Order: sequence, then C-alpha cells, then structure tokens
Amino acid sequence: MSYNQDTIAAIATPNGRGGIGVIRVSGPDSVRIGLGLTNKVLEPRVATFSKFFGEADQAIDEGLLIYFRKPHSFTGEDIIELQGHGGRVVMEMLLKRVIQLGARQANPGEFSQRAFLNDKIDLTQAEAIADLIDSASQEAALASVRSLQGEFSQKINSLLDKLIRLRVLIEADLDFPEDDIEVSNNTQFQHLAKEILRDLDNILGGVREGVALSEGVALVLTGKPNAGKSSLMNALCKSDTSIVTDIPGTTTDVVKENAVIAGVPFRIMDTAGMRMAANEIEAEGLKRASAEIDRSDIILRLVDVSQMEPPYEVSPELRAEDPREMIVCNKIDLVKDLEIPEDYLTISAKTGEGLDELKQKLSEKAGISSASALTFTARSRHIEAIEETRLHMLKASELIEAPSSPDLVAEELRLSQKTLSRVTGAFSSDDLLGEIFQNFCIGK
Ligand SMILES: Nc1nc2c(ncn2[C@@H]2O[C@H](COP(=O)(O)OP(=O)(O)OP(=O)(O)O)[C@@H](O)[C@H]2O)c(=O)[nH]1
Ligand SMILES: [Mg+2]
Repeated sequence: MSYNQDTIAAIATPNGRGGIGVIRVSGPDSVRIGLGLTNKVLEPRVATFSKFFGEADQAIDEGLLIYFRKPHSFTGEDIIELQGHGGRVVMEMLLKRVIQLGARQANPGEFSQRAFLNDKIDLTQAEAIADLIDSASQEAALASVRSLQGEFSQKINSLLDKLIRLRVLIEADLDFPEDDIEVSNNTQFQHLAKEILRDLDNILGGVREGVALSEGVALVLTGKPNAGKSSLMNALCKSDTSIVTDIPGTTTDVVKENAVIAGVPFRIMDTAGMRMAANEIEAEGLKRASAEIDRSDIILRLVDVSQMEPPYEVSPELRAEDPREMIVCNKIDLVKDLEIPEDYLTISAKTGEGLDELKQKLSEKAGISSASALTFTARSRHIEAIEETRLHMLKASELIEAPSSPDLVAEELRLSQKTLSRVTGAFSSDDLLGEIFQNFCIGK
C-alpha cells in the first residue's frame, strides 16, 4: 500500500473540556508548520514553550511544542505535537491554522497506518493500539500492551522462521522433482512439520483467549418467557436496560449491553422468551433470538425452578443440548428445600443469591480463568489466518509422510508461510488495511 507523502494533522485528545489539548502533525511540512505557528526554529525532542500565532499574527493560544525528527518518531516521519489548552474552540482554531499552513485533516487511524507503512510497527501492533484505547477491562488493557510491545508478533515470527527453514530444506530437494523425498531427509522433515503444527495449536489457544479479551465474549440469555432473563441481564450489567414485568413475552427484540465479569468483557444479549409465537412481532423476535444464539460463544439457558416439579434429575429442561450451553436455575428464593442436583447452578436474579458463583463459571466457560500474564490481544482475523495455515501445514505433513514429490510439499509450505504472514501484515491486501485502520479513532 502506498500513501501520499503529504502532511496530516488531527486533534488527538477527546472532544470536550480538558486542561490540555493535543494536536498532532506528521509529514514533510511539519517543521515548516511549526515555524509558521511559533516563529521559532525547533530543536528535535525539546519541549519549546511558545505562543501559537494565527493568520494575522495574533496569538490564538500558547503552550508546548515538541518536534520528533524522522525517522525517530511514531510514524517514521517528521512529527510536531502541539500542547495547547483543551477546549473545543481553541483546539479547532489551532487545527484550522495548522491546515492553513499546509496540512490536511488526518483520516481515522492514519498516523498508525503511516507507522505501519514505514515499518515502525507491524499489523498486530497497530491493532493492539486500537484495542488498548478501546479496552473494557484492566486485563484487556494489559493484554493489549503486551501485543503492542510485540509479544504476539514475536511468536508469529519465530513460527515463520521455522516454516522458512523447512521450506529451504524441501526446496533443496526440488532439483529432483520427479523423485519422492529422499528417505534420509524424510524423518527430519516430518519432525519439523509436526513441531510447527504443535506450535500453531499452542498459539491458537492463546489467540482465542486474546480475541475474547479484545472483542468480548458473546453471551446470549435464553429460556422460556418469564424465566427471569431480563432480570438477570440487569443484575449482570448493574443497570435496568431491559424491561422486567411479570407478563410473559415482555422482551420482544434483542437487548444488548456490555459488562465486565471477573475481568473478562462480555457482550450480553437478552432475548425474547422461547415459546410458540403469539403474533408477528413475537415471531420476528424469536427469529432474531435464534440468530444471536447461532453466533454466540455461550448460551445461558435460564430455567424458572418455581415452575418445575421434582424429581429434577429426570427433567428434560435440565439437559444441555449444545456444548456452548449452560443451564442456570433461577428464582430459588421462591422454592424451599430444593433438591436440584449439585452440578446445576442455582441463582436468584432478584436477591442476587448465587450470582458470584455464576460470574466465576461464566469467565471459566469463556476460556479465560484469569487473564494470565501470557495473554495478548488478538482478533478473529488472526484466528482465521492461523487456522488456514494449520490446514496447509497438515496437508504438507501428510504429503511428507506419503511420501510424495517435493514440489507438492513446497507449494503447501509456500501457502502456509503466505497465510501466516497475513497476521503481522507482511502479506496483506489494501482492502484489509483499509478495513483495519478505518476503525481507529482520529488522531491515532
Ligand atoms: N422471586 C423472583 N422473581 C423473579 C426472579 N427473577 C425474575 N423474577 C420475576 O419474574 C418476572 C419475569 O421476569 P423477567 O426478567 O421479565 O423475565 P424474562 O425471562 O425476561 O421474560 P420475557 O421477557 O417475558 O421472556 C418478573 O416479575 C420478575 O420480577 C427471581 O430470581 N426471583
Ligand atoms: Mg425479558
């Protein structure tokens, strides 16, 4: 991806009132713009206090200006950072002046995109910046910092090194493509291929945890009408987002809310109670509910125990049908001497009883017992790339074992390397880059 080597500028601090507001400028005209604003020649990495002058030489603000000379800057280009007063009008006047002096308003994520294009960071690090800013919990933030510092990239790069080593060995055999791989080499190749597959599996485990941390675990609440789904949603989110009444069929559409449970961000979805639809609205609600269930990571099926008859052991209501499903018995405050088998969770969405245990179980089911020091943030696209790499590696491994012609193995290894390189962005399409950076905030 090539980019216009023009100079970009943006307000980097959030919109609103604050003690300080920051404007970032990056590109070849930065120094000239700094001079135009302050009438001062800037020294790299020195904070210069100055007035910031407007078009008619009047001061429009005063503050600090710092110059980072290329390539020792975030983007790898000349950067100036203005620290003025953090009010909307002041910031907009300053930005306007910077644009007048030759910069253009930056697009979302354009600074990070330039950092990527100038090899200052790779794609996983760029994504980690956005994840860090969007972190919904401390665990997610710490995991983003680990990705930003390159821990995730290092794992991918060391795997790529192994892959390249195997490729070089196999390609040496390509001089004799009509023959099978030499028997003496075969064992060594098999060994290396197996090692790469093992590493891929290990990384995949960590990446899945990372995705849950950065994208949030999708949790759908389902069950019969009046089971208490909306009450539970409100209890988990500590809000009253979802309407609760004693009329069955209160919730018709999918109600969404985010909550951090035991350090793990969840996207919770309350749905319409499962029953034969009474009318068109309810039928549409049920259709939406099943679509969310299909896409979810965890299905929490809530059962109203006050409506059940013992013996509970044989109740079909308490049998999970899907590995993602978790059955939870609600309204235990209404039932005395309950003899529910111990492995079922019993709660009261009303009194809060059993909710701590439920939260613990939810974070365990999400696959993140406690966000460990080894977790880094990751995205679904990383999982897809690693899974695809795994398929090519499996094929390569089978071909080596067969044994078959080295050029077939070489092709699978080439594809493995290409697919895995997508993670760090060494092989990536302009479309993918556009999609990643457009979701960043302005000024980053
Ligand atoms: N005693 C008791 N009542 C509860 C509990 N949880 C929910 N309720 C009551 O049960 C009724 C139904 O609760 P909702 O949360 O609206 O149930 P729902 O599953 O969302 O129902 P629909 O949206 O109609 O499918 C309300 O009157 C709640 O106050 C509980 O743990 N104990
Ligand atoms: Mg409801």
